[in-house]
Amino acid sequence: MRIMKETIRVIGAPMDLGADRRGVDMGPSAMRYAGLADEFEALGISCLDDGNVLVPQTKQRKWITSGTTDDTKHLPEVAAMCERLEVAVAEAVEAGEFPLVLGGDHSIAMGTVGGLNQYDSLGIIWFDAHGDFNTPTTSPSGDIHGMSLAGILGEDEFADAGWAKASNVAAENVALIGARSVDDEEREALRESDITVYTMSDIDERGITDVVVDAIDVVTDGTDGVHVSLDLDWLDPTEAPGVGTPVQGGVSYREAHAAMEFLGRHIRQESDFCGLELVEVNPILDEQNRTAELAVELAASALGKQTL
Ligand SMILES: [Mn+2]
Repeated sequence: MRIMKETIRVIGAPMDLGADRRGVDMGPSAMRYAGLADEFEALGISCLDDGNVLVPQTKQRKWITSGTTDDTKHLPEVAAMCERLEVAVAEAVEAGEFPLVLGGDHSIAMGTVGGLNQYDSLGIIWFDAHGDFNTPTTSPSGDIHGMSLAGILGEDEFADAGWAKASNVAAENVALIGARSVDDEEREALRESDITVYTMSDIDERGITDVVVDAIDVVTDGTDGVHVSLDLDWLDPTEAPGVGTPVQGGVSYREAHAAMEFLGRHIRQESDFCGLELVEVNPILDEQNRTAELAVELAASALGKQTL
């Protein structure tokens, strides 16, 4: 049983260049405004907030788009930002703190995971409506937030480009939970990969707890650390309307809390729960900041909040 780290390091990653729609760059502000630090202090966990990693603003983009292509929009900016995030996350880990990264679109996961490179073997639970497993060739949009899991696992095209791959992550230690919107070629690639995918149908049939139990086995098998990447579009839009790319048919409020509470308690019995990121909160599409509030609540559930 590993001891929970006593200090959380909050790192904002206000990135929206990996997405088609503007707005998720305001996610870190919205989650801070929703009382993130107070929520953790109430749990007896001290919460250091280092502010945000530098991200070019949308309005600046006309001056910074050299190197972008239709297949990989804003790749140079996304890659540079991920390098900065990697440094911030690695500093937190070295200081013995728990990095909590606030997105931003899901492209930032490549930076977060890169910063967890002190772990020899890292498992990842990826909660998402989407596969995020496109490559520059298969992506219908060229938006990098739909390619970040493929980037982390070093799918061939990314490996050839020499960026993003995390050498300490094996596909067999990755669990994708909640998928319900996957592109055709992406589906083939996921089927051929060693990633364990739990679709919404699996959750319907087996129940969320059973799925999470299984996923914990996948991500802790031979690993010395587990990272949880939580895309808020995993939830149904009736619960989480303020997300970058909403898709009907997601998990309920109760299922989401059950999953977070369960994994928070049980990952630590098998491995080191070493990182959490909350991505794709879009305040422009939100209602009275409720999606950001939900993100904060779910993070607290994952990191130890219990009713009794
Ligand atoms: Mn995603």
